[in-house]
Parts: sequence; C-alpha cells; structure tokens
Amino acid sequence: MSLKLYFHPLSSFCHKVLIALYETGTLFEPRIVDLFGEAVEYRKIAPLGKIPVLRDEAKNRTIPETSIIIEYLAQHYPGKAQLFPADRDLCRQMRLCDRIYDLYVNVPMQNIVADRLRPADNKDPFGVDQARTLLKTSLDMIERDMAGDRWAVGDGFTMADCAAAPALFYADMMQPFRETHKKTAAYLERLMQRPSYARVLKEAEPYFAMVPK
Ligand SMILES: N[C@@H](CCC(=O)N[C@@H](CS)C(=O)NCC(=O)O)C(=O)O
Repeated sequence: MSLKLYFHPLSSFCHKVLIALYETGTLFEPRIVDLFGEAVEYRKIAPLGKIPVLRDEAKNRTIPETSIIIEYLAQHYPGKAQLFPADRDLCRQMRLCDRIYDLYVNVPMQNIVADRLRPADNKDPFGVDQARTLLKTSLDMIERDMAGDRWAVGDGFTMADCAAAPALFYADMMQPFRETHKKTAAYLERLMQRPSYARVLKEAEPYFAMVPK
C-alpha cells in the first residue's frame, strides 16, 4: 500500500489525521509508533520525533504536521469527502479555526497531560497554570463564537472539525467544561457521534487506561 501512517491510537494529533482518512475513505497502512521504544528508528523518518507522519511510498515523500498531511491527501488522494471549503474566504476561516484548535486547545491540553507524566520531583506547576489559563481563554472564545448547531465553519464537515474533535475530547478530560461551556459541549457530542470520530475512539479504547489521570 502506498500510504503509511505512523501514529499512536491515543495521540490527539493522530486522531485528527485518522478522522480525515476515515472521512475521505482513504486507504492506508497503519504503523503504530512506540515513542519511547522505537524513538531512534522513528527519528530516521521523523527527525523531530512528532507523530503523526504520513509516508507516501509511491511518491517517495514523507509528510509531517497534521494540517499539511490533510492538505497533501486532499491534493494527491482526494477521497469521497472534501475537507477544504471551495470558497476561499470560508477556507481561510476554516484554517484559522484549525490553528486555534491545534495551538490553543490541543497544545495546552497536552501540556497538562505531559506534566502528569513527569516525575514527582520535576513537576512544573507554573507551566500547568499557564496552560489551564490558556485553555480556559480558548474555550471561552470558542463558546462565545460557536454559531449554529452543526460544524466548526460553514455547513460542511472540514479539517477544522478534524482538529476540534480530539482537542476538545481530551481538553474535557483534563479540564471538564460540559457544565460551563454548553454549546461547546454539544459540539463535542456531535463530533463524538460522527462515524469517523466514533471509529477513532473505538480503536483507541484498549489504550485509554494509559492516559494519566
Ligand atoms: N504540530 C504537530 C503536533 C504533533 C504532536 O505534538 N504530536 C504529539 C503527539 S499528540 C507528539 O508527537 N508528542 C511527542 C513529543 O512531543 O515528543 C502536528 O500538527 O502534527
């Protein structure tokens, strides 16, 4: 198979790309990366050591960064769904939304998770406070701007929704918001019901016990 996805079933950024692959019906070979065990081998493919990475054997290309992977797939392997709005203004709004979910929801959520994995004598309470504040600010903004009762931008399901689903799913686990941010919570529920994300969550189920509480 030409496309290989290096990923881990628990990783929020990997969920984003898996959703896109399932939405478009793109076939790929899944390669689970053990970031600790195989890190040396994996860094030959992905020097920064981040997951996911897409490897396209047919074109001899290695593509990092989730938004770029999804854009690459749309360009070279267009599937049954179009995740980029044709209207350029709408597409720009969609990209902004994708950036917000990645940088200001997913990243601070990851900072909270990462601190839980640190040794007891090497915690970073200041960093966690900053991450929590940023996460709250982002969620307040998302709640304020949440329009309609469908998807992130426009009427269709886009890359921004692929980004939103895992970012909000894990954010709710780290800093529960269902009582305080009702519209965002309802949006998360819609995302979790979406067959592509429901499938990703089902496949991640055997690993959830590994998420630090
Ligand atoms: N900006 C990157 C973020 C990827 C990322 O942070 N992935 C996490 C897993 S969810 C990772 O590889 N963490 C391991 C590490 O930072 O060493 C993207 O969009 O692909």
